[in-house]
This record gives sequence, structure tokens and C-alpha cells, in this order.
Amino acid sequence: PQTIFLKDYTPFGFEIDMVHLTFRLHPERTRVISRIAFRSNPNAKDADFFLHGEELTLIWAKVDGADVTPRMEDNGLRCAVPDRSFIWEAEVEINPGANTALEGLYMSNGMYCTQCEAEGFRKITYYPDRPDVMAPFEVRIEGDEKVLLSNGNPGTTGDGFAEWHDPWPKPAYLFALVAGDLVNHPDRFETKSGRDVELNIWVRPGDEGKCAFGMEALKASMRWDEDVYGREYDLDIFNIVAVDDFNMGAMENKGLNIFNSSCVLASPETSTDGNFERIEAIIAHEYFHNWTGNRITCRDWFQLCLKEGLTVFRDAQFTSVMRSEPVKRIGDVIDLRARQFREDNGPLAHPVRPESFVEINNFYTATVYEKGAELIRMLKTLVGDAAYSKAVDLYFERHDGDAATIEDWLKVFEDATGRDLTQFKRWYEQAGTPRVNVSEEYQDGTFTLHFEQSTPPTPGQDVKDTRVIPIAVGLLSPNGDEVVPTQVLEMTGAKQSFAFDGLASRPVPSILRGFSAPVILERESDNAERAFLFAHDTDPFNKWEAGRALARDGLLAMIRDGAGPDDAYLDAIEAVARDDSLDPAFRALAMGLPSQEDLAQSLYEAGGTPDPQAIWDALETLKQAQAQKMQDLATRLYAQYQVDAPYAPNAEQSGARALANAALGLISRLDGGALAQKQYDTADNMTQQLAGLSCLLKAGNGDAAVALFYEQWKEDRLVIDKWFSLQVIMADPDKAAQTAQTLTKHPDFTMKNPNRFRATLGALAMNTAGFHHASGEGYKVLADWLIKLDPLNPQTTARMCSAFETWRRFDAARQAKIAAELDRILAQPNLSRDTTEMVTRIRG
Ligand code: B3K
Ligand code: ZN
Repeated sequence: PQTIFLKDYTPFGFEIDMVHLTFRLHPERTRVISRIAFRSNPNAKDADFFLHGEELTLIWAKVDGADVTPRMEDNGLRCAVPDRSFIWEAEVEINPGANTALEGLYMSNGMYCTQCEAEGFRKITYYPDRPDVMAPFEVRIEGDEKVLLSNGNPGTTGDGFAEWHDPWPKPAYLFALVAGDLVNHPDRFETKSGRDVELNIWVRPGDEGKCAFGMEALKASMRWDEDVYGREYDLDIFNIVAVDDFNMGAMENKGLNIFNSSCVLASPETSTDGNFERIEAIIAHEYFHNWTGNRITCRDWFQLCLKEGLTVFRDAQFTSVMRSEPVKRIGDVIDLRARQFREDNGPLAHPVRPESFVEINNFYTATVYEKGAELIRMLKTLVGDAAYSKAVDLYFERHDGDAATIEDWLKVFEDATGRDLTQFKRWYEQAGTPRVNVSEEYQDGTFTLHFEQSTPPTPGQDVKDTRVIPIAVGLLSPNGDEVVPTQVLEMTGAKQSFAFDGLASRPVPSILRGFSAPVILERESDNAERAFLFAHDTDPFNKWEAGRALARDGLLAMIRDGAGPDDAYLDAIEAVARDDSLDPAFRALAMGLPSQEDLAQSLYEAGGTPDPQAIWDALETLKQAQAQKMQDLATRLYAQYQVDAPYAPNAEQSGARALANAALGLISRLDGGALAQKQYDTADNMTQQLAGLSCLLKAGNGDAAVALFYEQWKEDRLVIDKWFSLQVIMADPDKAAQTAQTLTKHPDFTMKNPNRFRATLGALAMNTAGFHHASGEGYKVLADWLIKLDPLNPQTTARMCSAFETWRRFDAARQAKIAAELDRILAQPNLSRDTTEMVTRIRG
């Protein structure tokens, strides 16, 4: 397969004035007639008329009304065209019913649906399918379906057809079409400048009752983008459609966002607090793309982080306002470490702006998205809030309607602030998580922090340059007062020291407050200091971080040296859990232990070989000790934080439920699940029901509830996904592979629905000790299913291969077993380009 390089970018030889598309829908034989007005691009040297096209049957083609016979190639066609403006016309036939890859036009439960990003439009018609070719679209859909939707504003509609006009020039990846017997949840929104916008969430009949929350989230997002970024919506209508078969979460098609139904449908009975929060964030994310992604798009796919990093950052800002800022930040950092640090320190490490790829769909990664968002956050920290706003305003002013680059993005910051961002740009270009080592000195009232940074080599990048790192620091006096409030130290050298003078005594430093940079901080500390910060730090992130470090150090000692549970940790955690002045959601987070993944990373970093079973055992032992020690407190917390008010998915109620359910987790370790059973039996919402079920499974007493749950929810596919995944995730390590394998035989299991596939096999990969069980069964079961899925759905298969990315951390026996599975996958005839690239990179 061909590798594409950023350095080879050249503009397309033509520009497009207008695209007309007519769709004659048919499940197996859809006809697409295109009429496209081209003219030559004055900025391009190359005038080669190549149109992408895959899996299309060309019926006819014309240039300026005269029949032509293009030269057909593997992934497109070439044609001689005149040296002036001209009209290209073509008719193609496609088969949406046979499209199991869920890319291009496909069918889901009898409904037509599209997914074009990144390169799916070429499966719909011949077109320059690249993001820097932007054009207005006019679309006519002919079909018997009740609802016929495309991008933009509605035009003429009649019996069996509908027309849509999208005046905003857009790249083909933002094209969308939906047709089906759908019903809507309607609403309206008045923009700041007084324009009236029609809003709809379109769903399958029966799901109407699950749209209200998503609609409120949409309106809140629209208002927030006006208030905070000054961005108004720009069409007369905004449609959201829920579809069951979808490769990812959602897609920001202009005026017609398409959502995985799991990321938009919500009701208290069927969705957890976590689901509600996620839905709110994804609705916001896709909506925010209207400006950061659609009005200003990417020049090429290497610039993906331009829209994704910025939009993730914007949705995080939104969530921080809608909910609790510290809780959101802590959750994001947990996620960043679990997914992005893991990626950045393994065989799939790549820069936030990659320099080459084989299949772009393999680069919708935690690095591009989440590290990309961290870079925006750092930039804002470095320049300050006011300059950030000024620069972003300039970005919209200067680049509206453009297909832009990271250079464009950084330039607006340089122009708005006068800062030189050459060194900052390295964050986009260099892969790997920097290590920042810090040591301290105190003498005559002066406290000095000595920092040293380094980044280990990553595949294809041996040498790393020094980066600018914003390090937010505060100092506490030994009695817990904050003597130096938070200030941002700007580290630009490989080694750099910062001094604070006039201190009456040696302070305790709180470093990297708010997690001000995505780095690994290395610092000598001890239990006493960690417990002190856990109790006194005024920065909520670092307060949590101190507790986390305390837990981690204790666990590492248990794993490595066979130590028992650490009393310093148990005392500190109890004190925080007991403190009713603290936000319950924060306390619930603080009571959580580092994940198995987290501990494996720490052990590996320290030069060890993580044993997944030993990690699991240590976590179990510590949780059991926590349960015993906190027995009375857990009982008190459980009772105190029951929510009496009618269910609402807001931050306050969900925080209370999180704390009560953390307490339930401890209680269930001692009572065999009696209280969990009671909660399960009386729950009137999914958060409580699922928490009850998971405690019962943990206690080994879940069989009856598992059966009942299925009977109650067998008609609700999203709830049944939870049923599949919870059983696999909660299985003991020696049963996980078997549990997943048995569930694949259940009549409700299907490979064609990515949600169900992930709920079963993705869940196996999430059961860390089960997946990495010494028998190798976990590896085998996952590889078997990935091999089966690849011919149907390469995108989802390739994505799930990352379960194997940590393989080099483990002992020789496990490595050999994983290598054998990777080789078995690679040996499959006709393995997709997506999966081939992923497995080859992982194998190294
Ligand atoms: N832009 C889409 C992701 C498309 C993934 C293509 N494989 C969703 C999002 O980030 O908002
Ligand atoms: Zn996005």
C-alpha cells in the first residue's frame, strides 16, 4: 500500500463553483448523477484531472455535454478536459445494501445513511475527495422514504423527492444524506442576531422519548458558542439523526450531524449519568465543529488536529461550565493517561500532526484529539485568556472559508501576541510524552526548583528537541497555607531553574497544577508529603493527584515487594472521603484507584515487567482493605448521599450517586452483595440499576440479576450493549475470554453492529488482566474475531487492534503469544489496508 506524505502536498488543479447531485435511491442499485462546474485553479501547477472513485460502477460521463471515456484506475479516473471552465457530468451506480464497512452510502435498519469523513465520498461518486476542494452543493433525493435529508437549507419538496441547498462551500467529507421512515423531536433556536433556526433530532419510531436531553444540550451549545466564541449558527435548519450502525461516536456534516444512537438517545431509565454527560459533550463537540472544522476546515488530513484538537478543547471548556471544572479536568487527565500516554509511549506513537500515513482513518487517535486539545490548552496558558480570545477572533476573521493549516493557526497567535511560537510548534511535530524531572533546594529563604526535560525516542524519531513547557506551580507553607499562589513557569531550556525568595520556611511545592502540560512529572516525594498535599493543596487537580500518587506508590510496593496495603494511603483516603465540605463527585474520584493500565505503565516506565495478574491481585487486596477500614464510613456515605429528588442527570445529583455507589462498591465486598441486590431491585434509573448489577457481579452473586436484566431490556439495543459489556468487564481474569466467547454465541450478538461488537470484544480488551491472562486465551479470542470482522468492517477492526499495542511491556511468554496472534492476523489473505497498517506498526 502507498504511503502519503505531508511534504508532498500540492493543491488540486481545479476549483469547483457548484456541485449538483441527484440520488435515485434503491437498496441495491442507487444511482448518483453528478453535475459539477470546474474551473482551473490559478494556484496550482498541476492540471491533471483525476477524480477519486471506489466501488462505483460508471454508467456514463460527459464533459460540457459531450460523452467522454475516462481512463479508469484502481481508485479513480482520469480524463482529458478543456483548458477553461467546464461541466463534468457522470452517472454511477452503487450498492448501499452491501456496504458493511459503513463508509460512503450504506443502510442501517432499512434507513439510508452516509459517512464520508475521511475519504468515504469517493464511494458515492467520482470527485476530488480532498478537504481543500470546497464547493456549494445542491442535492436532489428521489425515494419513497418519509424523510429525505441532506446538508444546508431545504428547497422544493414533493411526492417522492426533496431538494437541499447548502450555500456554504464545503469539502466532500462533510456531505451527508439520510433517508428513512424517521420521526422528529422538533425545537427552535433564536440566534443572537435574531435569526430563527429550526432544530430537529430524527430517530426511529419508538425513540422519540429519548431526544429531549440531546435537544437541550444542543441549544446550550449554540448559546455557549455565541457567548464565549462569538460564533453564530449560519443556516435556517440544524438536523441531528440517530443511527444504530456507526463506526464512531458522531459526525459533524454541515447542518446534518449524524450520531451513533448511543451518543444521542437518552432517558433516565436507559442511560447512566456517564452516558448523559458524554452525550452532552458529543452534541457540543459536533455542533462546535460548525466553525472549527466546517467554516474553517483542514487543508489536508495531516492537519486533522487543527479541527479536532481545537474542538475537543472547546467541548471541554463547555463541559467545565455546564458541570464541575475540576471534576472534568481530573476525568480528562485520567483518560489522557490511559489512552494517549499509552499510545505515545508505544509502537503507535505519532506526532499530533503526523507526517505520513497509509490509511488516514487510523489517525483519528487519542494523540490527534486529546493531546491536540492539550496543546491548545497550553497555548492558552502561555499567552493568557485575553490574548487567546484575540488570536482566535483573528483566526475566524482571517480564515473563514479556508482550508487551513497548523501554520495558519500558530500565525494568528504570533500576530495577535507578538510571540515567537517556533519552539511551541515542536509539540505538533514531535511524538512522545516528555519527562520533566524536578528537584528542589531551600537556602536562606530562597526556594529553587530545578527542572530537566527529556523525551524518549519514538518510532521514526530518535532525537527530540527541547520544548516550551508551561508549569503551573504554587507553594504551601508547612501549616498548609498557600504562600505563593499559582504562577506559570515557562520552561524553554533542557534544564532550567526557578527561584522563589522571601520564604520564612521551606515550602511544600505543588507542581504542574491543573495538569498544565501533558508530561510525566518525575519527583522524589514521600508518603508524608503526599498525604499533606492530598489534605491541603488548594489546586483540586493536584489534590487529587497527590492521593493518586499515594495510592500508586503503595500499590507498586505491593506488586513489586509483596508489601501489604499502605496505612498512610488508607488513612488519607478515609479523611478525604469523610470530609463533607468537599464535592461528592471529587470524593468519588479520589476514592477510585489507579487502573491496571496505569499501574502497568508505571511499572514499565520504572524498568520493570508488569505482571497483569499481580496488578489485579494488588488492586483487589487494596480495595478489600479499604472496604474493611471504611466500613462504617461507607455505610454512612451510602445513606447520606441517596438522592430523594426525581432523577436529573445534572452534576450535583450524579456526584451524589457516584459517591454513594463508590460506598456501595466497598460495602458489597463485605455483605456478599445484599445491599447491591436491594438497590438493583428498587432502582428507577439506569445509573442505580447498573451500579447494583456491577456490584452483584463483583460479589459473585449476579446470575439472577443478569437474567432479569436481559428480560427487562431485551427490546432496547443500547441497554443490551451494556448487558454484554458489563458481564465481560466484570469477569474474573481467568473467565474473561470465555465469557466474551460465550456471549458471541448469544442470538443478540452480531458482527454487523459496531456497538455490539465493541460491547463484547472491546470489553474483553478492557478487562486488562483477563485479556492478558497467561493462557493467551484473551489474545486468541480477540484475534479470531478481528480476523472475522476485517472483511466486513476494516475501520472498526483496525481501531480495535490497538488492544495489542502494549505488547512489548510484557514477559517473553506473553510477547510470544501476542506476536503469534499479530502474525496470524497479518497472514490473512486480502487483509484490509486499515488493519495491515495498524498491525504492521504494532508489530514493529
Ligand atoms: N470528525 C468525526 C470523526 C470522523 C472519523 C472518520 N474515521 C467526528 C468528530 O471528531 O467529531
Ligand atoms: Zn471532532
